[in-house]
Amino acid sequence: MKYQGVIFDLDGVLCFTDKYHYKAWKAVADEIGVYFDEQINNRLRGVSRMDSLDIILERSTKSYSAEEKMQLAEKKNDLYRALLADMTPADLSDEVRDTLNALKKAGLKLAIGSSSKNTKFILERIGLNGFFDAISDGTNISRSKPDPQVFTMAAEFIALPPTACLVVEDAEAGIKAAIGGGFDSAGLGEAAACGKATYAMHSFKDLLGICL
Ligand code: B16
Ligand code: MG
Repeated sequence: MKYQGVIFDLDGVLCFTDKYHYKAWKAVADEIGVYFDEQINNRLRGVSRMDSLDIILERSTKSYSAEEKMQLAEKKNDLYRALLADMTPADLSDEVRDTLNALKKAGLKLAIGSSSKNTKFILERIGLNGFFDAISDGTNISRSKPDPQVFTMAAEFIALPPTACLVVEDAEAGIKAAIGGGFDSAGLGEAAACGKATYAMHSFKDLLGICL
Protein backbone atom coordinates (compact mmCIF):
# COMPACT_ATOMS: atom_id res chain seq x y z
CA MET A 1 0.00 0.00 0.00
CA LYS A 2 1.18 3.52 -0.78
CA TYR A 3 0.37 4.84 2.74
CA GLN A 4 0.32 3.32 6.21
CA GLY A 5 -1.88 5.99 7.76
CA VAL A 6 -4.65 8.43 6.83
CA ILE A 7 -5.29 11.68 8.72
CA PHE A 8 -8.78 13.11 8.28
CA ASP A 9 -9.92 16.66 8.74
CA LEU A 10 -13.36 16.56 10.41
CA ASP A 11 -15.63 19.48 9.42
CA GLY A 12 -16.23 19.33 5.67
CA VAL A 13 -14.66 15.88 5.24
CA LEU A 14 -16.34 13.39 7.58
CA CYS A 15 -19.34 15.58 8.45
CA PHE A 16 -20.84 18.94 7.59
CA THR A 17 -21.17 21.51 10.34
CA ASP A 18 -20.80 24.62 8.12
CA LYS A 19 -24.47 25.51 8.53
CA TYR A 20 -24.18 25.35 12.33
CA HIS A 21 -21.02 27.49 12.38
CA TYR A 22 -22.84 29.95 10.12
CA LYS A 23 -25.99 30.13 12.26
CA ALA A 24 -24.01 30.64 15.47
CA TRP A 25 -21.61 33.27 14.05
CA LYS A 26 -24.53 35.04 12.33
CA ALA A 27 -26.38 35.38 15.66
CA VAL A 28 -23.27 36.88 17.27
CA ALA A 29 -22.55 39.20 14.31
CA ASP A 30 -26.20 40.40 14.26
CA GLU A 31 -26.06 41.11 17.97
CA ILE A 32 -23.03 43.41 17.58
CA GLY A 33 -24.33 44.88 14.29
CA VAL A 34 -21.57 43.51 12.03
CA TYR A 35 -22.40 42.40 8.48
CA PHE A 36 -21.87 38.65 7.96
CA ASP A 37 -22.94 36.39 5.12
CA GLU A 38 -22.35 32.87 3.76
CA GLN A 39 -19.49 34.07 1.56
CA ILE A 40 -17.60 35.40 4.58
CA ASN A 41 -18.48 32.13 6.35
CA ASN A 42 -16.63 30.24 3.58
CA ARG A 43 -13.43 32.02 4.63
CA LEU A 44 -13.74 30.43 8.09
CA ARG A 45 -13.31 26.87 6.82
CA GLY A 46 -10.48 25.14 8.69
CA VAL A 47 -9.65 28.38 10.55
CA SER A 48 -9.54 28.38 14.39
CA ARG A 49 -12.36 29.94 16.44
CA MET A 50 -10.43 33.08 17.45
CA ASP A 51 -9.02 33.59 13.92
CA SER A 52 -12.58 33.21 12.59
CA LEU A 53 -13.76 35.96 14.93
CA ASP A 54 -10.95 38.24 13.71
CA ILE A 55 -12.13 37.70 10.12
CA ILE A 56 -15.72 38.60 11.12
CA LEU A 57 -14.56 41.68 13.02
CA GLU A 58 -12.71 43.00 9.92
CA ARG A 59 -16.06 44.68 9.13
CA SER A 60 -16.52 46.17 12.58
CA THR A 61 -15.94 49.86 13.22
CA LYS A 62 -15.48 49.22 16.95
CA SER A 63 -12.33 47.59 18.30
CA TYR A 64 -12.73 44.82 20.86
CA SER A 65 -10.51 43.99 23.84
CA ALA A 66 -9.11 40.47 24.23
CA GLU A 67 -11.65 39.82 26.98
CA GLU A 68 -14.59 41.02 24.87
CA LYS A 69 -13.39 38.79 22.04
CA MET A 70 -13.25 35.80 24.38
CA GLN A 71 -16.85 36.52 25.42
CA LEU A 72 -18.03 36.73 21.81
CA ALA A 73 -16.24 33.48 20.94
CA GLU A 74 -17.72 31.79 23.98
CA LYS A 75 -21.21 32.95 23.05
CA LYS A 76 -20.73 31.58 19.53
CA ASN A 77 -19.49 28.27 20.88
CA ASP A 78 -22.47 27.88 23.23
CA LEU A 79 -24.87 28.46 20.34
CA TYR A 80 -22.83 26.15 18.10
CA ARG A 81 -22.78 23.29 20.63
CA ALA A 82 -26.52 23.57 21.17
CA LEU A 83 -26.93 23.05 17.40
CA LEU A 84 -24.40 20.17 17.35
CA ALA A 85 -26.49 18.41 19.98
CA ASP A 86 -29.06 17.75 17.23
CA MET A 87 -26.57 15.69 15.20
CA THR A 88 -27.02 11.91 15.20
CA PRO A 89 -25.25 8.92 13.57
CA ALA A 90 -27.59 9.56 10.60
CA ASP A 91 -25.41 12.63 9.88
CA LEU A 92 -22.59 10.26 8.89
CA SER A 93 -23.15 9.20 5.28
CA ASP A 94 -23.08 5.54 4.26
CA GLU A 95 -20.28 6.39 1.83
CA VAL A 96 -18.06 7.84 4.57
CA ARG A 97 -18.86 5.01 7.01
CA ASP A 98 -18.22 2.24 4.44
CA THR A 99 -15.00 3.85 3.19
CA LEU A 100 -13.64 4.32 6.72
CA ASN A 101 -14.43 0.69 7.54
CA ALA A 102 -12.70 -0.56 4.37
CA LEU A 103 -9.56 1.50 5.07
CA LYS A 104 -9.46 0.23 8.66
CA LYS A 105 -9.97 -3.37 7.54
CA ALA A 106 -7.03 -3.02 5.14
CA GLY A 107 -4.80 -2.27 8.16
CA LEU A 108 -4.31 1.47 7.71
CA LYS A 109 -3.92 3.56 10.87
CA LEU A 110 -6.65 6.22 10.93
CA ALA A 111 -6.39 9.56 12.75
CA ILE A 112 -8.21 12.87 13.02
CA GLY A 113 -6.47 16.20 12.32
CA SER A 114 -9.02 18.94 13.02
CA SER A 115 -8.78 22.56 14.18
CA SER A 116 -11.96 22.11 16.18
CA LYS A 117 -12.03 22.03 19.97
CA ASN A 118 -15.40 20.29 19.64
CA THR A 119 -13.96 17.28 17.78
CA LYS A 120 -14.67 14.67 20.45
CA PHE A 121 -18.22 15.94 20.96
CA ILE A 122 -18.91 15.81 17.19
CA LEU A 123 -17.42 12.29 16.86
CA GLU A 124 -19.67 11.17 19.70
CA ARG A 125 -22.74 12.70 18.07
CA ILE A 126 -22.11 10.98 14.71
CA GLY A 127 -21.30 7.61 16.28
CA LEU A 128 -17.54 7.58 15.66
CA ASN A 129 -16.49 7.74 19.29
CA GLY A 130 -13.53 5.35 19.77
CA PHE A 131 -13.23 4.55 16.04
CA PHE A 132 -9.95 6.36 15.33
CA ASP A 133 -6.46 5.29 16.41
CA ALA A 134 -5.65 8.88 17.43
CA ILE A 135 -7.19 12.34 17.61
CA SER A 136 -5.21 15.54 17.09
CA ASP A 137 -7.46 18.60 17.36
CA GLY A 138 -7.88 22.16 18.56
CA THR A 139 -7.27 21.06 22.14
CA ASN A 140 -3.67 19.91 21.61
CA ILE A 141 -2.30 22.54 19.22
CA SER A 142 -0.93 26.04 19.71
CA ARG A 143 -0.90 27.02 16.01
CA SER A 144 -3.82 26.43 13.66
CA LYS A 145 -3.90 25.53 9.93
CA PRO A 146 -2.16 26.52 7.62
CA ASP A 147 0.51 25.63 10.20
CA PRO A 148 1.18 21.87 9.92
CA GLN A 149 1.19 21.26 13.72
CA VAL A 150 -2.20 19.49 13.91
CA PHE A 151 -1.13 16.93 11.27
CA THR A 152 2.44 16.55 12.56
CA MET A 153 1.04 15.69 15.99
CA ALA A 154 -1.53 13.28 14.50
CA ALA A 155 1.31 11.43 12.70
CA GLU A 156 3.29 11.31 15.96
CA PHE A 157 0.24 9.92 17.80
CA ILE A 158 0.00 7.01 15.31
CA ALA A 159 3.82 6.65 15.31
CA LEU A 160 4.27 7.19 11.55
CA PRO A 161 6.44 9.66 9.60
CA PRO A 162 4.58 12.26 7.47
CA THR A 163 5.77 10.52 4.29
CA ALA A 164 3.77 7.39 5.29
CA CYS A 165 0.52 9.35 5.83
CA LEU A 166 -2.12 10.86 3.58
CA VAL A 167 -3.99 13.97 4.78
CA VAL A 168 -7.65 14.37 3.67
CA GLU A 169 -8.92 17.98 3.62
CA ASP A 170 -11.69 20.24 2.36
CA ALA A 171 -9.95 23.59 3.04
CA GLU A 172 -7.08 25.21 1.18
CA ALA A 173 -5.57 26.16 4.57
CA GLY A 174 -5.51 22.43 5.36
CA ILE A 175 -3.75 21.53 2.08
CA LYS A 176 -1.13 24.22 2.81
CA ALA A 177 -0.69 22.68 6.29
CA ALA A 178 -0.22 19.23 4.76
CA ILE A 179 2.38 20.54 2.29
CA GLY A 180 4.20 22.41 5.09
CA GLY A 181 4.40 19.21 7.13
CA GLY A 182 5.68 17.06 4.25
CA PHE A 183 2.42 15.08 3.80
CA ASP A 184 0.71 14.00 0.59
CA SER A 185 -2.87 15.25 0.53
CA ALA A 186 -6.26 14.43 -0.95
CA GLY A 187 -8.64 17.35 -1.41
CA LEU A 188 -12.42 17.61 -1.58
CA GLY A 189 -14.36 20.69 -2.73
CA GLU A 190 -12.31 23.90 -2.36
CA ALA A 191 -9.24 21.81 -1.45
CA ALA A 192 -9.59 19.84 -4.70
CA ALA A 193 -10.16 23.00 -6.75
CA CYS A 194 -7.14 24.91 -5.40
CA GLY A 195 -4.77 22.77 -7.48
CA LYS A 196 -2.33 22.24 -4.61
CA ALA A 197 -3.45 18.82 -3.32
CA THR A 198 -1.60 15.65 -4.38
CA TYR A 199 -4.98 14.16 -5.38
CA ALA A 200 -8.18 16.01 -6.30
CA MET A 201 -11.15 13.88 -5.21
CA HIS A 202 -14.70 14.04 -6.52
CA SER A 203 -16.08 11.88 -3.78
CA PHE A 204 -14.97 10.47 -0.40
CA LYS A 205 -14.86 6.90 -1.73
CA ASP A 206 -12.07 7.95 -4.15
CA LEU A 207 -9.82 7.26 -1.14
CA LEU A 208 -10.21 3.54 -1.83
CA GLY A 209 -8.50 3.93 -5.21
CA ILE A 210 -5.78 6.16 -3.75
CA CYS A 211 -4.96 4.05 -0.69
CA LEU A 212 -5.74 0.39 -1.47
P1 B16 B 1 -14.28 25.09 17.04
P2 B16 B 1 -11.83 21.36 10.74
C1 B16 B 1 -12.61 23.69 11.80
O1 B16 B 1 -12.69 22.29 11.73
C2 B16 B 1 -13.77 24.34 11.05
O2 B16 B 1 -13.65 24.08 9.66
C3 B16 B 1 -13.71 25.84 11.26
O3 B16 B 1 -14.78 26.46 10.60
C4 B16 B 1 -13.78 26.14 12.77
O4 B16 B 1 -13.67 27.52 13.03
C5 B16 B 1 -12.63 25.39 13.48
O5 B16 B 1 -12.72 24.01 13.20
C6 B16 B 1 -12.65 25.59 14.99
O6 B16 B 1 -13.79 24.97 15.50
O7 B16 B 1 -14.87 26.44 17.22
O8 B16 B 1 -15.26 23.96 17.14
O9 B16 B 1 -13.05 24.87 17.90
O10 B16 B 1 -12.31 21.69 9.37
O11 B16 B 1 -10.36 21.67 10.98
O12 B16 B 1 -12.23 19.98 11.19
MG1 MG C 1 -12.45 21.17 7.26
